[in-house]
Amino acid sequence: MEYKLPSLAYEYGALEPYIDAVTMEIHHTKHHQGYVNKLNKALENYPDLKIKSLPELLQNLNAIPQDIRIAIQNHGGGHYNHSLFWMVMKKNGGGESNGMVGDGIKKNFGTFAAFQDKFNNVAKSVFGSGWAWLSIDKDGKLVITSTPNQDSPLSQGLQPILGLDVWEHAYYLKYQNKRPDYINAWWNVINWETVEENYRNIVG
Ligand code: MN3
Repeated sequence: MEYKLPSLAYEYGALEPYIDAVTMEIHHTKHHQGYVNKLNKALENYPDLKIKSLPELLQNLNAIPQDIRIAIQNHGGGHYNHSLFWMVMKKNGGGESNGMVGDGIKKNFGTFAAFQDKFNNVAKSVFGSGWAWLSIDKDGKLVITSTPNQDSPLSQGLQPILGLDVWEHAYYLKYQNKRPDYINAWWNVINWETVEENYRNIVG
């Protein structure tokens, strides 16, 4: 069984004007497809790893044979991270979170605005390419972290429920060097229903 590029639940132009259609199409069909291809290539000669789930592989990178460990970390992480990223966005998204995740955000960060502030600062501070995350830690607490490259929070024992790609390929066509503008715009396309679902799937 091979990994496949997931289709998006919306058109490439659905997130306009916040994220432009050309960026979305290149990001999905070239960048994400590239991670999928290289992940499959890395696993080619490892049938015993092919039957494991991707989260299982990413949660136990040390158990991966050394000659493909970095490839799984980069391309397995790339596939997992992007698959989550597409799902936590939608047309006419945004607003404040409510439901269980909304309560969790208020409990952990005080207010939605304080959470947003903290997340923005983490996303802006990623040096070079990487991601900002809202994850659930081992105690069921919400935490904001960043990862470099395509590293997944799964490899750090966290369960990501919301992620923002801050690689330049995610925003450069429209925003050039203005990453903070892209981060601010992104709040308008968040699919909080999916984030709520992700939260419930983990904390029950
Ligand atoms: Mn990307």
